[in-house]
Amino acid sequence: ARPIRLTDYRAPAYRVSATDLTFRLDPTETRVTTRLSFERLGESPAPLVLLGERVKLISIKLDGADLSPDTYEITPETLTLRDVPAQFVLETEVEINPQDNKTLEGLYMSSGRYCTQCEAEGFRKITYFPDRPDVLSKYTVRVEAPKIGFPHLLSNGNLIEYGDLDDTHHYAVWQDPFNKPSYLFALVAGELDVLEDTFTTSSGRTVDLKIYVDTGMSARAAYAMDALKRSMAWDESAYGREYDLDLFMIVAVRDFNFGAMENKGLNIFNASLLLADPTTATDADYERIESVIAHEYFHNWSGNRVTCRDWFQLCLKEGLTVFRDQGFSSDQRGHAVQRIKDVKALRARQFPEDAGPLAHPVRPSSYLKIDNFYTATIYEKGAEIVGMLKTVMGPKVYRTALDHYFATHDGTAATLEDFLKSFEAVTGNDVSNWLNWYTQAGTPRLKITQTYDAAAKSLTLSLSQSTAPTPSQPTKAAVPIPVRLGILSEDGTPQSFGFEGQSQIEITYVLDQPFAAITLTDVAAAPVLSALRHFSAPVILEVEEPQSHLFARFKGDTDPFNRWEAAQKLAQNLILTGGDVAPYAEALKATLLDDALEPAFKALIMALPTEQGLAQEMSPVDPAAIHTRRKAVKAELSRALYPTLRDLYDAIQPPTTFSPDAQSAGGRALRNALLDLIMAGYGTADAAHQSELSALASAHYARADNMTDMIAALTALMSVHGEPYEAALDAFYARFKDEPLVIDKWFALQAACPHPETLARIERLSRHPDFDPKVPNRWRALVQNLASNNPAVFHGVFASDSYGYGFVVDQILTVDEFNPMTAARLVESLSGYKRYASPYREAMKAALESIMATPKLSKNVAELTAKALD
Ligand code: B3K
Ligand code: ZN
Repeated sequence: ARPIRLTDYRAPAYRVSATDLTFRLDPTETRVTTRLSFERLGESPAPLVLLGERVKLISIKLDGADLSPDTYEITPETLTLRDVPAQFVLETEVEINPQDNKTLEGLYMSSGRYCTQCEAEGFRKITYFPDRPDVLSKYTVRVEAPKIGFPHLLSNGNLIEYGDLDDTHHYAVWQDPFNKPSYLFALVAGELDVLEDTFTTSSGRTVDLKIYVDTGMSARAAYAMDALKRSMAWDESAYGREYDLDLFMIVAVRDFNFGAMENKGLNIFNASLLLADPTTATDADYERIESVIAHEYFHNWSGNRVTCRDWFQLCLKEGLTVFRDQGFSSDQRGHAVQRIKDVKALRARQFPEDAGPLAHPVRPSSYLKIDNFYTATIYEKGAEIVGMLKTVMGPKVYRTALDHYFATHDGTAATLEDFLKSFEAVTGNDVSNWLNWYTQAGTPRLKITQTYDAAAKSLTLSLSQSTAPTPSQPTKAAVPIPVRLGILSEDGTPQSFGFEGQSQIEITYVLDQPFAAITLTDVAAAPVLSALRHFSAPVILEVEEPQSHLFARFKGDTDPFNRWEAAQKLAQNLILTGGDVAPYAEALKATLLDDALEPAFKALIMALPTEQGLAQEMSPVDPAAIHTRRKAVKAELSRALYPTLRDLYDAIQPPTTFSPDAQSAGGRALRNALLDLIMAGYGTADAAHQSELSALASAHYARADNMTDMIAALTALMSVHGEPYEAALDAFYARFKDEPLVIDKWFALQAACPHPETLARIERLSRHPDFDPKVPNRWRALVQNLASNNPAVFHGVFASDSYGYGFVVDQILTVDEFNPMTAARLVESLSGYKRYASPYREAMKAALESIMATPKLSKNVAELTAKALD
């Protein structure tokens, strides 16, 4: 297959002034009639090329006259008309089969309902169309279906007409007044319950809000509704963005390839990111629901009103929208805690991507399947770039630039250059060097060396940046790196200093050259540097400093991010290079006893770096050593702190009524983190203490009145294993067997258990009657959790001949036969093989080769596997 390249971009030859669609819904023979008004954009005649896949052409008319087959050409992916006038109406009728569509892209069926997913290139599975984001048009959609089973017929925009066709069938007509690209089209039909509310916009308009869910489930949409209203209010106050239609709808579906989709006026959500109540959803679920509701809603401006010219510009909408949803979550839940969580996610998913064979720029230059580029790099690194621009420009300029961007490009399909130009327009400064962040792959390393001159009371910092080569990018240019920094004294107290003639407590220095040196003056005593505060840039920081400086920041950095970061670094050193646990335990104890700190922050600081995170710091990676050493340090810490941990745990009385708010969630997070660290001592405890710990975990389970505490208890019981663990799992299954979203957790939990018998258990679970690889949520619960969240079992550290790789490969190949997009996402788990020690490296490589050797691979899986092996 030939790659699509950014440099090959050509503007469309025709614009579509109106799109009229009629759907006659039928499970296996849906008829779609499409009437498109075309106008040629260029001077000279050009062929009309429409895209269509798996659609059967029934009829085709140009300006009302049937076309004879010799006037057009059909391939499996296109319909081409060589000779067309400058202006014309094309009418096609096609047949499609939603029930057979297990790609979950285009029009498909989920739980007996019709639903759609069109981004990025799914609309072409519905009808022949110029399916590209820079062709925008106004849609009128008529949906016809049986009344029984399909009382709700939904599409984008406003309902302008509905009624009966006859005794058995009815119809609805929807009109969307805004121009939109085809990827934002949506249709839903079926039996649904609806939760309704309203929102009054800042200009006083009333918007009807409707969330459609499985029958009987509308109470579980209440939290999503609340999050939606908060999102709408936040976008008005933080960005001046008001909603633009009189109706906003969300539909939850069970079968969905990813999280959610921002279709204009009709968002479609994976049910797992919408439905919540205390007995079925964890605090982490509530938090995700809040942020995804916000994310999809915010797309109404950053994505829908201003869309992308082509898919290479994907991060124009995704990076910006992630940055916007992070800002929202941060305002809702606390800036420090949110930043730490966002950076953890960035490092867990984006850093490894940027360091391996799948590394690609935030704006890639070529692809085979765009589905493969909905990556952490495009989303999370893309968001970091927007965040850095805001840090450097300041919040006022940032807001003015964004206003300028929305005003200038409203109703159009824009590029990253357009976005950057908005900053130039409002500042008058050249910001073209920021483009390097978009076009260059790889995580920059920022190295800082420090020289303190006691006599002159000055601290000189030498800063340098470098980025290692990545596939097809051997050399790298410098990027602008904002470095927020301050200094502390050795006991952890913040110090002021002079910089450029002024007294400062913190500065943001922008390193935009390969190297620079700066001098801080009036530095009273030998200082402790606190650099890259709030993680002011997505780089790897290297500072040479004694352990005592890390302890100083752990104890007293006023920047909570760097305080957490220092604790993580110290823990990482203990695990990877060894040493005395006592000083770290002391510092952790002081932190836990500090009443000024939030419980949610304490919970975060207690969590040791993950095995996956530690793997990024080791070369070559030895997953067995990482697992063993981490476990040993955790057990030692648990023993050293047991009385403190136990006192703190016992002192927290869980509230009698559940509230999902951030503060209550923080309390639960702390109590559960305490339990987790307490239980880490199980393996090395004597029999008496073991039975005490086992009883503690079982009691935690028995008393849990919400899903967060239940999952924490089950996780705690993993250390005990055996009868108590099995009993709790069985009780859990029996209680929730009719709740698919909870049974997903039951699968996920078992797949993530770091225990020698887990691989056999996972294989058994893959034959469980409730396991269905055609349902992405269920499949990911089992397979993705093994591949991404259980390194010990995935890499077979308990028995070197039983890697999890083979199981994952079989699963990728099974799912690739019907859902390539979802299958391909798992290839990444094997892609880092070159960084691993023998024998893992060879075994992972062999696993990738066995994928590559399989006949009839999808483009999706083939593209990623070939890159991983390259
Ligand atoms: N824009 C969608 C993602 C579509 C993924 C297509 N493979 C959801 C989001 O980012 O908001
Ligand atoms: Zn998005």
